[in-house]
Amino acid sequence: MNQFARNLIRKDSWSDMMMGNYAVARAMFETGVRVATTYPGSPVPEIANAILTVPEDHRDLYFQYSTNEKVALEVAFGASINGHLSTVFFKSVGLNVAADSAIQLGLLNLIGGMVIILGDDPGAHSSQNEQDNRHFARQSYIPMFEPATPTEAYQMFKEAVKISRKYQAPVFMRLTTHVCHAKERIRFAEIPEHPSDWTSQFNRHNGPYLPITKDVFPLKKKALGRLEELEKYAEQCHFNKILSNAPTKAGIITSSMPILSLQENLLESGASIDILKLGFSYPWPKGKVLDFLKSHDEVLILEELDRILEQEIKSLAFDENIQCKIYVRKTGDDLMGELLPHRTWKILSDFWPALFPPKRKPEQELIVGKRVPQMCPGCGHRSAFHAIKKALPDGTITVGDIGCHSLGFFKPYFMGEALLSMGHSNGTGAGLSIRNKDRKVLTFIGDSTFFHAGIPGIINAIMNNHNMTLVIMENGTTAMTGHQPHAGTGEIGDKISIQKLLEAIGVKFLSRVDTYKQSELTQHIKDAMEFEGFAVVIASHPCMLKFTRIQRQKPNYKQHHVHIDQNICNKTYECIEKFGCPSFTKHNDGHVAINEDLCIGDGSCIQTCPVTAINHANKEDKK
Ligand SMILES: Cc1ncc(C[n+]2csc(CCOP(=O)(O)OP(=O)(O)O)c2C)c(N)n1
Repeated sequence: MNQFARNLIRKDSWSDMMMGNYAVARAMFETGVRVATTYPGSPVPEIANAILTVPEDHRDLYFQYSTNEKVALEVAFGASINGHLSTVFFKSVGLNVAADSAIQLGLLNLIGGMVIILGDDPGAHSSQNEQDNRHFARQSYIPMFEPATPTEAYQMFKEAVKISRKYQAPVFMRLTTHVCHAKERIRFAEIPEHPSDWTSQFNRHNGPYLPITKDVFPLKKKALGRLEELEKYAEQCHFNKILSNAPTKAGIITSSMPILSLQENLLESGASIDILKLGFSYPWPKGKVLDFLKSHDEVLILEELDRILEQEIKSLAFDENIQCKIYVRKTGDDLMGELLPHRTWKILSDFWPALFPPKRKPEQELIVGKRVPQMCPGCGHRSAFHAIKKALPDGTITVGDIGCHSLGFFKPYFMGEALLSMGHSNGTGAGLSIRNKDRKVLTFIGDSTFFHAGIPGIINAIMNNHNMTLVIMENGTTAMTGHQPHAGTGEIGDKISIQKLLEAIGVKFLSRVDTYKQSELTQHIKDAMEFEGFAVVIASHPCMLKFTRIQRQKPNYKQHHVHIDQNICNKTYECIEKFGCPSFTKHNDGHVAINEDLCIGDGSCIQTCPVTAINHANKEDKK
């Protein structure tokens, strides 16, 4: 066990610099969480990494990577109604997958307690949208904490556990990207003794656990009643606090990360403005907010993303006939992206220009060269795209899915032209193929996504005999989120073979090829596309990032690379313009060189050079 893991479970109080996600893992050990589940997704995957640094025999916390977020949530639910404190965590869009079950949770009696951690992503740093999951708290009657800092993430998780256990109800903790990844010195408390009691306490009389017909209204009534009680808790909750730098008639109500931008701006301008910060943000404290409105002449509501607090607080002010002027963000642009300091300044300046004079430019503008997101050197997906492109008849429509292969959409491959969500590819592809005699349809899916949400679309394609070709980009891991295992990797339980599964459900055209064998793959795709009906090609090659990381751990590891023979190279630039490995650099005089820091010497590029100018730098590497 390394030092980090030892710290995570040490019993005494200590302090250290800690990332938000890791601090949440410590909070799990302090509160005695028994079952934690997840499906990986940014910005929260490091919570799992932290838990897993502690070997199983040193923790009384069962952890599971589930096949998708819905299952992860259901496993945590099952554990909770069996009496065990549970938690589940996933990224923002993960809640869409889990929603069909999550929506019921607020109605049910979770005797063990359950905290649902949402990793929202304002700014869409690593998501296909920046959905604001505060809406879901309202829709599902589930209370919500919103930490603004790593310390708060740690503290609020513990408070969320208390509330969840007290009310036997689910509680959300909504993290955002910066809160997850920022580091802060945190003082951790002691870990109290948690008796290791795994006795099954499920009893249907604790329920009902079937929210149907006659039970729906009483259950809903109970959930609504609980929210009323929690509103009282919100009034005295110390996470809902007034921060004043001087008595003033101007105020700001805010929640989550924007408080940090706000404080930075106040420091810079020297302005005196009161702040009411809502850390327990749903249900929020009406009384506290009313008092704040009444005691100020003008109040700005500063929130990130949608107009949720703005609308709710304005409606309260209307009902209570409040005279205070309420300011809300002026433009639609302010509803997008993170409220970083310079953007917050602009909003403040819209209302208090004398205190926050308009600035022409953000103070610290980041100047970075534009570059297209790229697959890693040696990535099997690159070889696959290069080979598949050669097989496609003109006009073929290609549909991508979520994962590293989504990068095939960019230069130089331009494949995977539509994308909705994990597992969408075969549904969308099916729609594109209906009565489409003119154009072929080819879809892609990664192996983790196959298990996550891909199977129903594939079964649908078989059932309805859709005429299209699916390429499974099998790299033996959940690469994009950090190499987590999935059902097909064999790292957890027995490996489930995608090929056998497809055979069992009746795929009529099914073939498999290593993506490094590019001409073979081209031929497989041609054959598949000639097939009338649903055809599948498994394009397989291990994730080379994972592979090289493992190699690097070995003693005597030597970095390998390829070499370009400048006497042979005739500067057709196939390696750069069609294959597109970032290890190739075109210099001003037109010659192509290898960036030896990037190249891993896999040699998948060698076959792409029409004049065979590329070769292994060291003949031994051919092996
Ligand atoms: C509903 C949902 N959950 C999680 C994610 C995060 N996510 C993005 S890519 C990815 C990995 C997909 O793995 P795989 O299909 O094997 O493709 P690879 O990246 O390995 O090529 C995940 C989990 C997401 N975008 N949406």
